[in-house]
Amino acid sequence: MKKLLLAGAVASTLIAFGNPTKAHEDGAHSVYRADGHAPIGVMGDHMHKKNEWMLSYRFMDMNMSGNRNGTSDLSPETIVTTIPNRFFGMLGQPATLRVVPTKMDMNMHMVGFMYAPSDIVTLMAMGNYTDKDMTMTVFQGGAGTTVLGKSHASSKGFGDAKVSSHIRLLKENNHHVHLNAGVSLPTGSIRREGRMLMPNGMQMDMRLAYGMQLGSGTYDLLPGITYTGYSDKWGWGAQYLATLRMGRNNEGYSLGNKNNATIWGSYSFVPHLSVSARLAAEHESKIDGIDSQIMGPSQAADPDHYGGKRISAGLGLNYVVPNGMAKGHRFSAEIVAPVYQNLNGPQLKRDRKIIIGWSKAF
Ligand SMILES: [Cu+2]
Repeated sequence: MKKLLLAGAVASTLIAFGNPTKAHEDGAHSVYRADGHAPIGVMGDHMHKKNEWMLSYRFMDMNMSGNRNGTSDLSPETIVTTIPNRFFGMLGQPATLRVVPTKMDMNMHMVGFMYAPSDIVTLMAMGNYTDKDMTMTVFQGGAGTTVLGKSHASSKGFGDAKVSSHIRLLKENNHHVHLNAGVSLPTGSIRREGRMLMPNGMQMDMRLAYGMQLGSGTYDLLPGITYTGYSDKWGWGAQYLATLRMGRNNEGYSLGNKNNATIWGSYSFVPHLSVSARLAAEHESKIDGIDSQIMGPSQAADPDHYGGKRISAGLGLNYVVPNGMAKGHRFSAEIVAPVYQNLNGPQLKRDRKIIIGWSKAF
Protein backbone atom coordinates (compact mmCIF):
# COMPACT_ATOMS: atom_id res chain seq x y z
CA MET A 1 0.00 0.00 0.00
CA LYS A 2 2.77 2.41 0.98
CA LYS A 3 4.63 1.57 -2.22
CA LEU A 4 1.49 2.25 -4.23
CA LEU A 5 1.03 5.67 -2.60
CA LEU A 6 4.67 6.50 -3.14
CA ALA A 7 4.46 5.46 -6.78
CA GLY A 8 1.35 7.60 -7.17
CA ALA A 9 3.06 10.59 -5.61
CA VAL A 10 6.14 10.21 -7.80
CA ALA A 11 4.01 9.74 -10.91
CA SER A 12 1.88 12.79 -10.25
CA THR A 13 4.97 14.87 -9.49
CA LEU A 14 6.52 13.75 -12.77
CA ILE A 15 3.30 14.53 -14.61
CA ALA A 16 3.10 17.95 -13.00
CA PHE A 17 6.68 18.84 -13.91
CA GLY A 18 6.87 16.99 -17.19
CA ASN A 19 3.62 18.24 -18.64
CA PRO A 20 3.62 22.00 -19.17
CA THR A 21 -0.13 22.01 -19.81
CA LYS A 22 -0.87 20.53 -16.41
CA ALA A 23 1.55 22.85 -14.66
CA HIS A 24 0.01 25.76 -16.46
CA GLU A 25 -3.49 24.78 -15.53
CA ASP A 26 -2.59 25.03 -11.87
CA GLY A 27 -0.91 28.33 -12.64
CA ALA A 28 -4.06 29.71 -14.20
CA HIS A 29 -5.95 29.03 -11.00
CA SER A 30 -3.29 30.52 -8.85
CA VAL A 31 -4.40 33.53 -6.87
CA TYR A 32 -1.08 35.08 -7.96
CA ARG A 33 -1.92 35.07 -11.65
CA ALA A 34 -3.60 38.33 -12.74
CA ASP A 35 -5.60 36.84 -15.62
CA GLY A 36 -6.97 34.13 -13.31
CA HIS A 37 -9.90 36.54 -12.96
CA ALA A 38 -11.95 38.06 -15.78
CA PRO A 39 -12.09 41.86 -16.23
CA ILE A 40 -13.56 43.37 -13.04
CA GLY A 41 -16.89 44.23 -14.72
CA VAL A 42 -17.66 40.50 -15.15
CA MET A 43 -19.37 38.87 -12.17
CA GLY A 44 -19.16 35.21 -11.22
CA ASP A 45 -16.31 34.51 -13.63
CA HIS A 46 -14.14 32.24 -11.51
CA MET A 47 -14.23 29.44 -9.00
CA HIS A 48 -12.12 28.59 -6.00
CA LYS A 49 -10.35 25.48 -4.76
CA LYS A 50 -11.89 23.52 -1.92
CA ASN A 51 -11.90 25.47 1.37
CA GLU A 52 -10.60 28.64 -0.28
CA TRP A 53 -12.54 31.82 0.39
CA MET A 54 -12.37 35.34 -0.97
CA LEU A 55 -13.37 38.83 0.10
CA SER A 56 -13.94 41.52 -2.50
CA TYR A 57 -14.91 45.15 -2.82
CA ARG A 58 -15.95 46.85 -6.03
CA PHE A 59 -16.84 50.44 -6.75
CA MET A 60 -18.76 51.39 -9.87
CA ASP A 61 -19.37 54.86 -11.23
CA MET A 62 -21.89 55.06 -14.08
CA ASN A 63 -23.16 58.14 -15.86
CA MET A 64 -26.05 58.74 -18.22
CA SER A 65 -26.82 61.83 -20.26
CA GLY A 66 -28.85 62.91 -23.27
CA ASN A 67 -31.94 61.16 -24.59
CA ARG A 68 -32.60 58.70 -27.34
CA ASN A 69 -35.51 56.83 -28.90
CA GLY A 70 -34.41 53.74 -30.81
CA THR A 71 -31.07 54.85 -32.22
CA SER A 72 -32.06 58.53 -32.73
CA ASP A 73 -31.03 61.23 -30.28
CA LEU A 74 -33.82 63.53 -29.09
CA SER A 75 -33.57 67.02 -27.58
CA PRO A 76 -35.65 67.90 -24.50
CA GLU A 77 -37.61 70.38 -26.68
CA THR A 78 -38.50 67.62 -29.16
CA ILE A 79 -39.58 65.33 -26.34
CA VAL A 80 -41.92 67.85 -24.70
CA THR A 81 -43.57 68.78 -27.98
CA THR A 82 -43.92 65.34 -29.61
CA ILE A 83 -43.98 62.48 -27.07
CA PRO A 84 -47.45 61.71 -25.67
CA ASN A 85 -47.99 61.57 -21.92
CA ARG A 86 -49.53 58.19 -21.07
CA PHE A 87 -51.36 59.77 -18.09
CA PHE A 88 -53.10 62.40 -20.29
CA GLY A 89 -56.78 62.69 -19.31
CA MET A 90 -56.11 62.19 -15.62
CA LEU A 91 -56.41 65.25 -13.35
CA GLY A 92 -53.88 67.92 -14.33
CA GLN A 93 -52.00 65.72 -16.81
CA PRO A 94 -50.94 67.44 -20.06
CA ALA A 95 -51.04 65.81 -23.51
CA THR A 96 -47.26 65.59 -23.94
CA LEU A 97 -44.31 64.99 -21.64
CA ARG A 98 -43.13 68.10 -19.73
CA VAL A 99 -40.34 66.84 -17.49
CA VAL A 100 -37.19 65.52 -19.19
CA PRO A 101 -34.34 63.76 -17.37
CA THR A 102 -31.06 65.11 -18.77
CA LYS A 103 -28.46 63.47 -16.57
CA MET A 104 -28.14 60.60 -14.14
CA ASP A 105 -25.19 59.50 -12.00
CA MET A 106 -25.01 56.23 -10.18
CA ASN A 107 -22.40 55.09 -7.67
CA MET A 108 -22.40 51.58 -6.32
CA HIS A 109 -20.29 50.01 -3.57
CA MET A 110 -20.30 46.22 -3.75
CA VAL A 111 -19.01 43.81 -1.14
CA GLY A 112 -18.65 40.15 -2.04
CA PHE A 113 -17.82 36.94 -0.26
CA MET A 114 -16.92 33.65 -1.92
CA TYR A 115 -16.35 30.24 -0.44
CA ALA A 116 -15.72 26.85 -2.02
CA PRO A 117 -17.07 23.90 -0.01
CA SER A 118 -15.65 21.62 -2.71
CA ASP A 119 -13.66 21.81 -5.93
CA ILE A 120 -16.82 21.68 -8.01
CA VAL A 121 -18.94 24.24 -6.14
CA THR A 122 -18.11 27.85 -5.24
CA LEU A 123 -20.68 29.88 -3.31
CA MET A 124 -20.95 33.65 -3.58
CA ALA A 125 -22.87 36.37 -1.73
CA MET A 126 -22.92 40.03 -2.73
CA GLY A 127 -24.41 43.14 -1.21
CA ASN A 128 -24.38 46.70 -2.50
CA TYR A 129 -24.95 50.27 -1.40
CA THR A 130 -26.20 52.47 -4.22
CA ASP A 131 -26.42 56.23 -4.68
CA LYS A 132 -28.46 57.60 -7.59
CA ASP A 133 -28.82 61.22 -8.68
CA MET A 134 -30.97 62.56 -11.49
CA THR A 135 -31.31 66.02 -13.01
CA MET A 136 -34.46 66.95 -14.95
CA THR A 137 -35.44 69.95 -17.03
CA VAL A 138 -39.01 71.04 -16.24
CA PHE A 139 -40.96 72.85 -18.97
CA GLN A 140 -43.59 75.40 -18.05
CA GLY A 141 -47.30 74.67 -18.30
CA GLY A 142 -49.05 72.21 -20.56
CA ALA A 143 -47.38 73.03 -23.89
CA GLY A 144 -44.52 74.92 -25.51
CA THR A 145 -40.78 74.99 -24.93
CA THR A 146 -40.38 77.52 -22.11
CA VAL A 147 -38.09 76.09 -19.44
CA LEU A 148 -39.43 76.57 -15.92
CA GLY A 149 -36.38 75.20 -14.11
CA LYS A 150 -34.40 72.17 -13.04
CA SER A 151 -35.43 69.45 -10.65
CA HIS A 152 -33.12 67.04 -8.81
CA ALA A 153 -33.90 63.66 -7.36
CA SER A 154 -31.66 61.38 -5.37
CA SER A 155 -31.94 58.07 -3.62
CA LYS A 156 -29.38 56.07 -1.71
CA GLY A 157 -29.38 52.91 0.30
CA PHE A 158 -28.84 49.18 0.11
CA GLY A 159 -29.73 47.50 -3.17
CA ASP A 160 -30.72 43.92 -3.89
CA ALA A 161 -28.44 41.28 -2.36
CA LYS A 162 -27.41 38.33 -4.51
CA VAL A 163 -26.50 34.78 -3.62
CA SER A 164 -25.26 32.29 -6.16
CA SER A 165 -23.39 29.09 -6.67
CA HIS A 166 -20.96 28.27 -9.45
CA ILE A 167 -21.00 24.64 -10.48
CA ARG A 168 -18.06 23.24 -12.40
CA LEU A 169 -18.92 21.46 -15.64
CA LEU A 170 -15.49 21.15 -17.22
CA LYS A 171 -11.92 21.51 -16.08
CA GLU A 172 -9.68 20.23 -18.79
CA ASN A 173 -6.23 21.42 -19.76
CA ASN A 174 -6.68 25.15 -20.16
CA HIS A 175 -10.44 25.18 -20.58
CA HIS A 176 -12.95 25.72 -17.81
CA VAL A 177 -16.74 25.85 -17.88
CA HIS A 178 -19.11 26.45 -14.99
CA LEU A 179 -22.79 27.07 -14.49
CA ASN A 180 -23.94 30.20 -12.67
CA ALA A 181 -27.03 29.62 -10.55
CA GLY A 182 -28.03 32.68 -8.57
CA VAL A 183 -30.93 34.49 -6.95
CA SER A 184 -31.35 38.22 -6.40
CA LEU A 185 -33.23 39.04 -3.18
CA PRO A 186 -35.59 42.05 -2.93
CA THR A 187 -33.63 43.85 -0.21
CA GLY A 188 -33.50 47.21 -2.05
CA SER A 189 -36.30 49.75 -1.54
CA ILE A 190 -38.84 50.37 -4.34
CA ARG A 191 -40.69 53.12 -2.43
CA ARG A 192 -38.18 55.97 -2.36
CA GLU A 193 -39.65 59.47 -2.60
CA GLY A 194 -38.39 62.88 -3.57
CA ARG A 195 -39.47 66.50 -3.97
CA MET A 196 -40.11 67.39 -7.60
CA LEU A 197 -40.77 70.64 -9.43
CA MET A 198 -44.06 70.47 -11.36
CA PRO A 199 -44.75 72.26 -14.71
CA ASN A 200 -47.21 74.52 -12.80
CA GLY A 201 -44.38 75.74 -10.55
CA MET A 202 -45.38 73.78 -7.44
CA GLN A 203 -43.07 71.46 -5.51
CA MET A 204 -44.50 68.05 -4.75
CA ASP A 205 -43.32 65.09 -2.70
CA MET A 206 -43.85 61.95 -4.72
CA ARG A 207 -42.58 58.44 -5.34
CA LEU A 208 -39.51 58.48 -7.56
CA ALA A 209 -39.53 56.86 -10.99
CA TYR A 210 -38.66 53.19 -11.52
CA GLY A 211 -35.06 53.89 -12.53
CA MET A 212 -34.44 55.83 -9.31
CA GLN A 213 -35.54 53.00 -7.02
CA LEU A 214 -32.87 50.84 -5.39
CA GLY A 215 -34.20 47.34 -6.00
CA SER A 216 -36.44 45.30 -8.26
CA GLY A 217 -38.91 44.32 -5.54
CA THR A 218 -38.94 40.78 -6.93
CA TYR A 219 -36.95 37.61 -6.44
CA ASP A 220 -34.93 37.28 -9.63
CA LEU A 221 -33.29 34.14 -10.97
CA LEU A 222 -29.76 34.65 -12.29
CA PRO A 223 -28.87 31.64 -14.45
CA GLY A 224 -25.80 31.62 -16.64
CA ILE A 225 -22.82 29.81 -18.05
CA THR A 226 -19.17 30.89 -18.05
CA TYR A 227 -16.23 29.69 -20.11
CA THR A 228 -12.61 30.68 -19.49
CA GLY A 229 -9.46 29.64 -21.31
CA TYR A 230 -5.75 30.24 -20.85
CA SER A 231 -2.50 29.89 -22.74
CA ASP A 232 0.91 31.11 -21.69
CA LYS A 233 0.43 34.88 -21.96
CA TRP A 234 -3.16 34.99 -23.19
CA GLY A 235 -6.45 34.55 -21.44
CA TRP A 236 -9.98 34.64 -22.83
CA GLY A 237 -13.52 33.92 -21.82
CA ALA A 238 -17.22 34.21 -22.52
CA GLN A 239 -20.22 34.46 -20.27
CA TYR A 240 -23.98 34.49 -20.64
CA LEU A 241 -26.05 35.65 -17.66
CA ALA A 242 -29.79 36.24 -17.46
CA THR A 243 -31.93 38.13 -14.94
CA LEU A 244 -35.40 36.60 -14.79
CA ARG A 245 -38.01 38.34 -12.62
CA MET A 246 -40.22 35.97 -10.67
CA GLY A 247 -43.71 37.47 -10.85
CA ARG A 248 -44.57 41.06 -9.96
CA ASN A 249 -43.53 43.00 -6.87
CA ASN A 250 -45.85 44.39 -4.16
CA GLU A 251 -46.30 47.64 -6.10
CA GLY A 252 -47.68 45.78 -9.11
CA TYR A 253 -44.85 45.59 -11.63
CA SER A 254 -41.70 43.73 -12.55
CA LEU A 255 -38.59 45.25 -14.11
CA GLY A 256 -37.67 43.84 -17.51
CA ASN A 257 -35.85 40.54 -17.86
CA LYS A 258 -32.24 40.89 -18.94
CA ASN A 259 -29.95 38.85 -21.16
CA ASN A 260 -26.28 39.69 -20.86
CA ALA A 261 -23.51 38.19 -22.96
CA THR A 262 -19.85 39.14 -22.87
CA ILE A 263 -16.56 37.99 -24.39
CA TRP A 264 -13.08 39.09 -23.44
CA GLY A 265 -9.41 38.55 -24.08
CA SER A 266 -6.43 39.37 -21.90
CA TYR A 267 -2.67 39.56 -22.24
CA SER A 268 -0.20 39.15 -19.38
CA PHE A 269 3.05 41.10 -19.59
CA VAL A 270 4.18 39.32 -16.45
CA PRO A 271 2.11 36.78 -14.50
CA HIS A 272 0.93 39.37 -11.99
CA LEU A 273 -0.16 42.03 -14.49
CA SER A 274 -2.66 41.65 -17.34
CA VAL A 275 -4.61 43.97 -19.60
CA SER A 276 -7.97 43.08 -21.13
CA ALA A 277 -10.39 44.05 -23.87
CA ARG A 278 -14.05 43.12 -23.69
CA LEU A 279 -17.32 43.33 -25.60
CA ALA A 280 -20.67 43.15 -23.80
CA ALA A 281 -24.19 42.87 -25.23
CA GLU A 282 -27.36 43.39 -23.25
CA HIS A 283 -31.04 43.00 -24.03
CA GLU A 284 -33.45 44.35 -21.43
CA SER A 285 -37.23 44.19 -21.73
CA LYS A 286 -39.71 46.94 -20.82
CA ILE A 287 -41.22 47.09 -17.35
CA ASP A 288 -44.25 44.84 -17.03
CA GLY A 289 -47.19 46.27 -15.06
CA ILE A 290 -47.31 49.67 -13.37
CA ASP A 291 -46.85 51.24 -9.92
CA SER A 292 -49.97 53.37 -9.31
CA GLN A 293 -47.88 55.76 -7.14
CA ILE A 294 -45.53 56.62 -10.01
CA MET A 295 -47.18 59.12 -12.29
CA GLY A 296 -46.33 62.30 -14.13
CA PRO A 297 -45.58 63.89 -17.51
CA SER A 298 -42.11 62.32 -17.64
CA GLN A 299 -40.66 59.45 -19.64
CA ALA A 300 -39.22 58.01 -16.43
CA ALA A 301 -42.74 57.46 -15.05
CA ASP A 302 -43.73 55.36 -18.09
CA PRO A 303 -42.95 51.60 -17.80
CA ASP A 304 -42.74 51.40 -21.62
CA HIS A 305 -39.73 53.74 -21.67
CA TYR A 306 -37.34 51.27 -20.09
CA GLY A 307 -35.05 48.64 -21.58
CA GLY A 308 -33.48 48.21 -24.97
CA LYS A 309 -30.45 46.72 -26.64
CA ARG A 310 -26.95 47.85 -25.80
CA ILE A 311 -23.45 46.88 -26.87
CA SER A 312 -20.44 48.22 -25.02
CA ALA A 313 -16.67 47.82 -25.10
CA GLY A 314 -14.30 47.72 -22.16
CA LEU A 315 -10.58 48.05 -21.41
CA GLY A 316 -9.30 46.65 -18.15
CA LEU A 317 -6.30 46.01 -15.94
CA ASN A 318 -5.71 43.25 -13.37
CA TYR A 319 -2.81 43.39 -10.94
CA VAL A 320 -1.82 41.05 -8.15
CA VAL A 321 0.81 42.20 -5.66
CA PRO A 322 3.56 39.60 -6.30
CA ASN A 323 5.47 39.85 -3.02
CA GLY A 324 5.91 41.73 0.20
CA MET A 325 3.36 42.40 2.93
CA ALA A 326 0.47 42.83 0.48
CA LYS A 327 1.28 39.67 -1.49
CA GLY A 328 -1.82 38.19 -3.11
CA HIS A 329 -3.93 41.33 -2.88
CA ARG A 330 -5.62 41.87 -6.22
CA PHE A 331 -6.44 45.28 -7.70
CA SER A 332 -8.47 45.73 -10.88
CA ALA A 333 -9.97 48.49 -12.97
CA GLU A 334 -12.10 48.60 -16.07
CA ILE A 335 -13.61 51.35 -18.17
CA VAL A 336 -16.65 50.39 -20.23
CA ALA A 337 -18.18 52.63 -22.89
CA PRO A 338 -21.28 52.12 -25.05
CA VAL A 339 -20.79 51.52 -28.78
CA TYR A 340 -24.45 50.87 -29.68
CA GLN A 341 -27.71 51.73 -27.89
CA ASN A 342 -31.15 50.98 -29.26
CA LEU A 343 -33.51 52.14 -26.51
CA ASN A 344 -37.22 51.85 -25.75
CA GLY A 345 -37.22 55.63 -25.62
CA PRO A 346 -37.27 58.37 -25.00
CA GLN A 347 -34.73 57.32 -22.44
CA LEU A 348 -31.39 58.50 -21.06
CA LYS A 349 -28.32 57.14 -22.84
CA ARG A 350 -25.51 55.49 -20.97
CA ASP A 351 -22.08 57.10 -20.93
CA ARG A 352 -18.90 55.49 -19.76
CA LYS A 353 -18.78 53.39 -16.65
CA ILE A 354 -15.73 52.86 -14.42
CA ILE A 355 -15.29 49.90 -12.13
CA ILE A 356 -12.44 49.49 -9.66
CA GLY A 357 -11.99 46.57 -7.33
CA TRP A 358 -9.95 44.89 -4.66
CA SER A 359 -10.01 41.25 -3.63
CA LYS A 360 -8.07 38.76 -1.60
CA ALA A 361 -8.37 35.01 -1.50
CA PHE A 362 -7.43 33.01 1.60
CU1 LIG B 1 -13.37 34.71 -5.93
